[in-house]
Amino acid sequence: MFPVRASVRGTLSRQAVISTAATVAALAVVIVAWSSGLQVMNATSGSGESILATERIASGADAVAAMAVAPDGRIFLAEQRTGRVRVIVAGLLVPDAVITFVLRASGPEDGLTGLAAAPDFASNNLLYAAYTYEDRNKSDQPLNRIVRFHVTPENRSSDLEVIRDDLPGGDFHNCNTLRFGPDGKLWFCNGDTGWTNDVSQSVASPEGKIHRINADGSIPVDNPFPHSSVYALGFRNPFGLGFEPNTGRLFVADNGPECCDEVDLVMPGGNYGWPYWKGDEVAEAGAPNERFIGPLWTRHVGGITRLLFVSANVVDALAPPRDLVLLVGTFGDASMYALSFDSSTKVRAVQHLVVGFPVVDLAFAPDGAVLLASYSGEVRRIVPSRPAR
Ligand SMILES: [Ca+2]
Repeated sequence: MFPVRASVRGTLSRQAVISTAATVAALAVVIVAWSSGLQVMNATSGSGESILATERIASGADAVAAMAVAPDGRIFLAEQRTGRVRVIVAGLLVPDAVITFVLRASGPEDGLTGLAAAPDFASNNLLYAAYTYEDRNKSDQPLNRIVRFHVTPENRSSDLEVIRDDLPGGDFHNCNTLRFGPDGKLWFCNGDTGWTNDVSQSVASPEGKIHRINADGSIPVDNPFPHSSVYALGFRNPFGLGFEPNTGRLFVADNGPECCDEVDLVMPGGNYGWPYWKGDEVAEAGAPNERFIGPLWTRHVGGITRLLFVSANVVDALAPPRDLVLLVGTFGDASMYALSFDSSTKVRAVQHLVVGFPVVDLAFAPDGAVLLASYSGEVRRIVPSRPAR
């Protein structure tokens, strides 16, 4: 994840890996220190005015990478380093894990990184997870796997099933996100695994892609590339997936190197430029601009984690030209932004809603409240009423 500023292109040096890993470890300590004393947190606008407050639901999980919410209000958390799926029930973190995966978590960004609840969880109790593992009989390279399992009423797991396997992995930029779309398909991101080269540009490689599969892992017949789960290409470390209500349009966050984290509008078969083009750069190395789709928004925020479209009145912070805003969680600057778009997806307003909270996931509670999870294991909800001024 946890978004590390790795080299732009070429092979990462061993020293670079070691130094960035140390940076992440140091950052994690700071984050824990920051968040441990917070109970209610007021966000600030650019002027420092308080515009949004959140309140703690629960804390205590270890290095949380992803969150999934059941219709009955249970909040499942993926612990990146331990491989445990934890659950919060009625505001309490259950001590025992729902399931524990045997995984590889020796790099800064590998481990248990994806978690999603089936759209029909209320009837089938299915959770989906993605994690990194090693199997030297298969490959010298780490691998990523997507599984699903039933959650029992006692919050245990049963009937574990692997639905997608042997996705390339590494210390960085793994299979980061699982999300069900309004089309009922399971969407996931696979990063370029950190050893940057042209794999993101090859449809034949799963790396640096957004993928779309059926809930059982099979490939939909209406994907843009025949017999392929690849839906869009040219990404470095694609992370958050945000589906716009009503239109069903898909937005993705791609994490750039030092300069350029992006929000992109995802088109079927679209190519988003990595490693030749990042942020608003013009095309390099003779590659024509027309091949690539540029971002809707780009800024260096130390890694965008998740995206979530919400009604503007949920955050009650903007006077938007439209009635929806896109929440953008970030890791490095520990924030949440709200973007509002005009009808052509041009960004019309950006507001810095939450500071001091390294958002790793965003979701709706059953009552419509917006939940934020942090890497330090804390889950908060946006306080729905506007603070008194
Ligand atoms: Ca791009």
